[in-house]
Amino acid sequence: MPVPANVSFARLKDPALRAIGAKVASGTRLSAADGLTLFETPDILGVGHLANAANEAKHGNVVFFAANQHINPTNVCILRKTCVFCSYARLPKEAGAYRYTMDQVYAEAAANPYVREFHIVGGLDMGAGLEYYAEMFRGLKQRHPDVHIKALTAVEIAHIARIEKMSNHDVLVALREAGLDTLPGGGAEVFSKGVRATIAEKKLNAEDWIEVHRVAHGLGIRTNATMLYGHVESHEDRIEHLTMLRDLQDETGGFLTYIPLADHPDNNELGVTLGRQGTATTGFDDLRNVAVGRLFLDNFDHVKTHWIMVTPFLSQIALSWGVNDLEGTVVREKIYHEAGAHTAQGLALDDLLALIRGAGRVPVERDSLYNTLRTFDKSAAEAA
Ligand code: V47
Ligand code: SF4
Repeated sequence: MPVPANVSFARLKDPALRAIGAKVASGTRLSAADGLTLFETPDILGVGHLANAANEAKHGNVVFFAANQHINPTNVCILRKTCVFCSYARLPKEAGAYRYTMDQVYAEAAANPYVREFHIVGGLDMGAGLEYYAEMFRGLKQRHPDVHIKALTAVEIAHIARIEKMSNHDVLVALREAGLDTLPGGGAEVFSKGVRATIAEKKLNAEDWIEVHRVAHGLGIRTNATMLYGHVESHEDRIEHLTMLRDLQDETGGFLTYIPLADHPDNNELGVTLGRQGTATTGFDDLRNVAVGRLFLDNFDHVKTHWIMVTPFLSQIALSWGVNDLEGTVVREKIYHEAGAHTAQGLALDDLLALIRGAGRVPVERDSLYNTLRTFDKSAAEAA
């Protein structure tokens, strides 16, 4: 729920932001029209100030991070031809197609000594059904009993349900028994029918994506939410998307965090069609998206920046624009690197701490459910 925030009206140069500032100061929910104003005002610093005030009202000076490892077990995907923004997927016989054996998954999982979360997502592979993932999760929990498994987007859950002729509910129950802890927020893209028809024609539709998360929340499985921005969507589409997320959160309270995902246009059909190869979203748009997420999604506790997509430096600035979570040490990211991300594939703990401290914040290592594991305040750092 909205929390009253410490707003300085002198910092709002656009008069259109004053009424929104009054709502943020009193902890009043923003309307769709307010959301559009935030996307369209030229007063980008005013938007940042409001988002920072709302974030500090909830989290003070703390910034969370997590030690996580990405594992992408298969890039084979039946939607390879129709998700035109995706650079990662392959058809089964296409060059570069792969599906890990269990031993390959376990070897990759064992490669990094300090991991607290496996983030596992991949393509919609007809050869990777319920037993493939159930065996994987059981094996991972056996080898790493303390590591949290955040795996399979709503789109993948629905795919498994379809090929196994099961309900989403039963798939989630079976996977939870095998070791699944939470679901990541991918596959949401942009919910609007028009945008989906253009960039992800055959993907699970908005209502069904929401339904998988509703069922998960009903089972006590927490989930994340994303929005892929910076391609063909309008500001109205973004607000419609955020409104659907906010409505489900009002209903269930099951979302943990919101992560806006910046479109990467390299090596995919959408980037070629739009003539955007070699470019990415602008820094202004990246900052505006985290800020509007923080302000509009008043019932989400956490807003995360994915430094892999927007660079560590912009993520550091985002810590003053409403973000309270810098996605973790992230080992071996593949999906965005195939799409042109030039960032490293992992960040060392010291680099992450330096980024957070450099922004004047206190780094806190969290677990996957946002419980504090270690606080790196100055004295703790000196003692270490
Ligand atoms: O759904 C795919 C996106 C998502 C591209 O829950 C692309 O903690 C940009 O959801 N350019 C999967 N984006 C990743 C994801 C995620 C990431 C970090 C943290 C969490 C979390 C979830 O990646 C897909 C799609 O929206 N994606 N291709 C691309 N070319
Ligand atoms: Fe497949 Fe996901 Fe890529 Fe779409 S975005 S083609 S569902 S891997």
